[in-house]
Amino acid sequence: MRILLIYPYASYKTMPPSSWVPLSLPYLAGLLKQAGHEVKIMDRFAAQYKLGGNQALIDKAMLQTITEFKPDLIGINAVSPLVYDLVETAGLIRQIYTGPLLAGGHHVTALPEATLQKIPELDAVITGEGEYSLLRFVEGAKAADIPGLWWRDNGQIRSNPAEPITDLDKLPFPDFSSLDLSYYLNRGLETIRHHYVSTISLLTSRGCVKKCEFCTESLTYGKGVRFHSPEYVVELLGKVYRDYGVEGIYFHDNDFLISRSRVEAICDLMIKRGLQRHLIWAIQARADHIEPEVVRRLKQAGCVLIEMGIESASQQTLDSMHKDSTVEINERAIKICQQEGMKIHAYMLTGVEGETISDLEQRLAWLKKMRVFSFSWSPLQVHPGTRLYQRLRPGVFENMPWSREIVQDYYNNQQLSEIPPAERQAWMERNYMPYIRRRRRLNLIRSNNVERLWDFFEMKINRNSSHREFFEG
Ligand code: B12
Ligand code: SF4
Repeated sequence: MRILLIYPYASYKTMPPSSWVPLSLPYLAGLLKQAGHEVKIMDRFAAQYKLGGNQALIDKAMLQTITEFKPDLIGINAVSPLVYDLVETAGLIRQIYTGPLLAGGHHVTALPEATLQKIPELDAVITGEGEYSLLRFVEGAKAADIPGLWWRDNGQIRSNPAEPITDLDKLPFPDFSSLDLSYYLNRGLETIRHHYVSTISLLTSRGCVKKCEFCTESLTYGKGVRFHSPEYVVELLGKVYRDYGVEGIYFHDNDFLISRSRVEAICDLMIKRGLQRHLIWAIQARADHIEPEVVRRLKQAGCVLIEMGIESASQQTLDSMHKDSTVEINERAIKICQQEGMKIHAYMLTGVEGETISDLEQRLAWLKKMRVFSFSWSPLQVHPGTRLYQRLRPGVFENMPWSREIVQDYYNNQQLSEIPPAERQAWMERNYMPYIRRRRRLNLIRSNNVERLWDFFEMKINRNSSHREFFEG
């Protein structure tokens, strides 16, 4: 069978030269290809790098792919802030294609029934991890035998519970060759923060043991964590290094350090194969798993950066979001990393309930006091399916139209903090931006050799002119 998988389009006015490689569709493609099917991925997000921010051109390229590839089945990935793109894409596809049309991903997992009710063009949706369910669908299994499937049956919607994949090592490697990697393999500063390198992202585990109120992870992956073996991980690392010549790896695991013995085994195997001589890497980890010996081992194996979900410098805020951590634990973890010469990236959440200007001041003062290498302030988003959504916005998404304007309005007007938007903007311009700009300049110099710096400045000069052509042409 020929299967076309599609990523949604998100418009980025100032698109970075590169970004994290998405893994969902390459994983689906890996298993389908292993079973003998032909698979293509149309990445509407990355396509804008070549086609500019012009959505009409991206839609045209997608329809042309369908006409030429003649898929027997189409599957679309959906995230909540872009669900209007799923609605529009499904409508466009149905103008030229009559075969099975499915969707999967975080949004679908959160609201499967509403997705089928609001998007009549879809035949079915698959919740949770999609690999085996999609394969069974493709191979013609009975609907009732496909885990996570929600389908239409004589005007009724029927469903089966999703089943997390228990033995992750049975999954073939993600098939990156189905993606157009020309965008993702560029050198960029985002993935391994401030290191101007070409990277690929990998996942060595799925799930999380915590239950932060705002997070969608346990919705898609169920309770607890499942692991790939160290041998699988290092084999995959070697393969992406050989196949794509990347300079770095970004591990997407929610907490890479959750099993210490496994981390040590991965590091030992990497060192045994000499991979630390060719690759630098970054991980995400919970602060309570940071210990000096572990950080030392990571460093020996090439890890240069640990990202932590610090979220806030206020204990009250951490407790209110059920973060199950303390300011003290965060400070201890940062100090250990600094003593061991490991860089830290702190994810901070902003726009939280009851937030005032003095909270912003406290947070910035804390980051300065801790001398955190790098940090980001992301606005809290209330995604459907999370416990935060159940508490603050129950039923809102289910009851609203999923048009571009209304979905964007939902995400743009989530005012939970006490700070009026104009006041926040003025504060950010005055206090945050000058500090982060200074840090970025310093970090760029500290994290790159002369060759990479030269390449970075050359890209800046060339891209500035081509960038204008992209977005104004
Ligand atoms: C890498 C990443 C990115 C990258 C790559 C984006 C891309 N094109 O995929 C970048 C940085 C560009 C990005 C951007 C955005 N992202 Co993002 N991203 C991630 C991240 C960290 C990892 C994704 C990944 O590779 N996961 C690993 C794979 C194996 O898991 P998976 O994606 O869940 O896929 C499995 C199932 O969901 C299912 N499945 C998925 N798709 C499909 C399709 C079909 C047909 C089927 C059957 C099954 C299926 O099967 C897969 C395999 O088991 C996740 C967090 C996370 N841990 O997942 C956030 C996440 C997916 N992103 C999110 C968001 C909101 C965005 C943005 C909208 C950000 C924004 N506000 O502007 C944009 C959208 C861009 C886009 N076009 O998708 C949210 C989605 C939340 C939600 N409820 O919808 C997440 C969950 C983060 C979060 N908790 O907030 N993102
Ligand atoms: S925010 Fe991080 S620690 Fe909290 S539940 Fe989500 S993945 Fe787990």
